Amino acid sequence: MLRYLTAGESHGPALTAILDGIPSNLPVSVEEIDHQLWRRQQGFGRGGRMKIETDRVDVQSGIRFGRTMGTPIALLIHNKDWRNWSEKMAIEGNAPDSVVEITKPRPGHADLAGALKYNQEDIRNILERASARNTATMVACGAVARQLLHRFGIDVYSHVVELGPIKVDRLDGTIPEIAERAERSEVRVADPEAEAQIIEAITAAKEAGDTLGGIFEIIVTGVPVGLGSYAMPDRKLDGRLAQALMSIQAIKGVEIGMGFDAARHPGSLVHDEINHRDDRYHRPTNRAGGIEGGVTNGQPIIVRAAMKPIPTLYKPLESVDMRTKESYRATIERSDVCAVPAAAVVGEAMVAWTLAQAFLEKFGGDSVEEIQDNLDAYLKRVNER
Ligand code: EPS
Repeated sequence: MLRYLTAGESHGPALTAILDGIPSNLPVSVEEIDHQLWRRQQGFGRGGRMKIETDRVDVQSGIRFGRTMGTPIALLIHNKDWRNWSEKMAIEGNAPDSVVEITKPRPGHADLAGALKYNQEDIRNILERASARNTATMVACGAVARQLLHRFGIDVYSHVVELGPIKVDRLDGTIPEIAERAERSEVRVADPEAEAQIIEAITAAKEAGDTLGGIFEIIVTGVPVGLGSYAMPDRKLDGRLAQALMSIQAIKGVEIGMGFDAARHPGSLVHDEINHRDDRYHRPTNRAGGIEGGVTNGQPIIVRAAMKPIPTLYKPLESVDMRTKESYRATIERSDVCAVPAAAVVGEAMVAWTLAQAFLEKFGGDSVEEIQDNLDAYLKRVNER
């Protein structure tokens, strides 16, 4: 069983992740984990905090001489901003005078529901953990999962397909080519024309004190047929991917393959026909996005997630002070205008993690060699059918 736990506050000393169930003898590059952390911090539209942080992983256990030992992997990501918050976020003692309690919940955040649920007077005790800062640990976990998947020929890519009012509707090239162009774009957009319009839209939103959301697409190649199962609802891979993506802050919708658009077309234009050529099953289309009946069908997985605009606005929205019950219009000091390109990187990580789980359920072994044997035997059987 592959699982992880994360801990850490946005302005606390560090974020922590513990990964359990990664097999032994997997080469893991720390530089590659750092590269994924770096990718998450990029994107036109990020705010002042990203100028403070340069996320790096501090590996505490589980890896020796560049290889996993099959033991839990503990990862730390230090918050550089902690040095500005050590008093206000002190672990021990009473709150110093410098602490001003936050009593004004921001619409669209976990603030109000969290303060009521956990019976907290100071909303800081909610927002510190609800913060999207924690997505750094999700990316770190995903960075290990994607190294496992890559070892077995499975790769995860992403690109932004909509941002605010702009849609990317012209895309030529193979999956790696599209991904490569998106990688070079500061908004993760593979089409230069749409990219320019998107940068303009983010700039305009910033000037208006507003924020923008968008839609990113994750593509996974090299996936063998048969991950997930139709046999029990909680084993369906599409459902598990949707849960994983919706666990990312601000994600409000997930679709697989044609997704919502499938509902707008007749069945003849939705399902992928099957033929048999060169000793292989073949699909001329991939409208299902690589999953049928909750099971991978051997086609690339295509899944999209919609991110709402960040709710911390320079343009204030109405709310109520929880202490006085008086209405107010909040102003804020620091926020991102748009984090869709970064969310796509987090999306890759969550998809990688979920696939690594499904992969290990199917081919599980304690070492990568044992897993390879299981995979080879299975593929041999499948290719003979
Ligand atoms: C966030 C608020 C901002 C973002 C933060 C998420 O942080 P701060 O309040 O310190 O300015 O920058 O994102 C990150 C720190 C990050 O690493 O992505 C929030 O309220 O969710």
